[in-house]
Amino acid sequence: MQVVYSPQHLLHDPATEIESSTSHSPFEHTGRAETIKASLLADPRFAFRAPSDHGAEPITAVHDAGLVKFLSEAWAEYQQVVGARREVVPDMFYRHELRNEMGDSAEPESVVARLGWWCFETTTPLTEGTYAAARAAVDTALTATDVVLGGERAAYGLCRPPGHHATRDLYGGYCFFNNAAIAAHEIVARTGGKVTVLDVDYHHGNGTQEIFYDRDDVQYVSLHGDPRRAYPYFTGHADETGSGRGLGATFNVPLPKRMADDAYISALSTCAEKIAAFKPTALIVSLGLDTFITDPIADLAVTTEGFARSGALLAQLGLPTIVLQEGGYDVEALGRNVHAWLTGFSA
Ligand code: OKP
Ligand code: ZN
Repeated sequence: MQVVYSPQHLLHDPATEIESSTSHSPFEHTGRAETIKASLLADPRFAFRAPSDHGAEPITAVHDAGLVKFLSEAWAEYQQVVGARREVVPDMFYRHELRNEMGDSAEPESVVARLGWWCFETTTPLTEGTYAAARAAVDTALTATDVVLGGERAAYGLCRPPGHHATRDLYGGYCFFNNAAIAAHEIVARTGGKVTVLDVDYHHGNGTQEIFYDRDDVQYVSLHGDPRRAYPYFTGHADETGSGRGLGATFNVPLPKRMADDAYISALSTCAEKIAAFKPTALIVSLGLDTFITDPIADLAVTTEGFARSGALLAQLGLPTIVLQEGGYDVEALGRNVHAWLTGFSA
């Protein structure tokens, strides 16, 4: 299987994360992608290639151009306006209730205000190289897409930073651009075929869901920790099924705590049936390994063997498949878990 990897991800290197009312070293760090890279490099069945530059147009096809512009300039402008900071986070968030009787405002001018305009939470700092890294993650997803549109059965994009929490207009949840959504839209735009994004990350992919919620050409299927207890809390409930033309093209499966392999595989096969019924021409997998039994920020109990079984089950759909990296924070196990999932798929 072809693997797309870029060392540009190293440019996004926050030293802190504000989470659970404390500031600590980030769960989402450069070592994650490096351990996956090492694990796949050690197996000659994986062939590495660098991403190619796809420009900004595929990004602005799913994101507000203002978000792209903001991320391209915010870190540097903050240094000028506020002072020298290694990493930059908002200290005020725009909520439209602030202007209930007045109507929404336009994008503000101050970089401090714009941080709270484009970002939705505190765990996603901007560093000097964040924009370059986020652009490389998109190019990684699009290059993996090229490989599959070129005729390969499957490809893996080692995307970092991840993408599935980024909505059309907002970044957060370690995500800046929605790599999977950009790839899905690109396939529809280039081929006219329908696409499914299957999101197996522990966290609901609120961004991917939001981007395609009213569309009938991209199906979004996700199984994730129940948002009644799990981040991102406000989306991912079973009664969110799409709107307008997209009604029925969103399918959410909230999972209980400590769910282990057999029950998980059973939930995944329900998802596979939903995908088969949609009849897509391609599948994108948002691959999070944070469903792992010892993941430090999640509470499911999937094992390495469960990941191999997951890959094998989804291969049975027989679809051209682009696998894109999302979360997974037990870094000691992450490389072998990705390897198990991909070799399960390829077996
Ligand atoms: C990104 B991805 C838990 C707080 C969670 C942000 C999690 C982002 C996950 N105490 N903080 O979906 O793996
Ligand atoms: Zn996650």
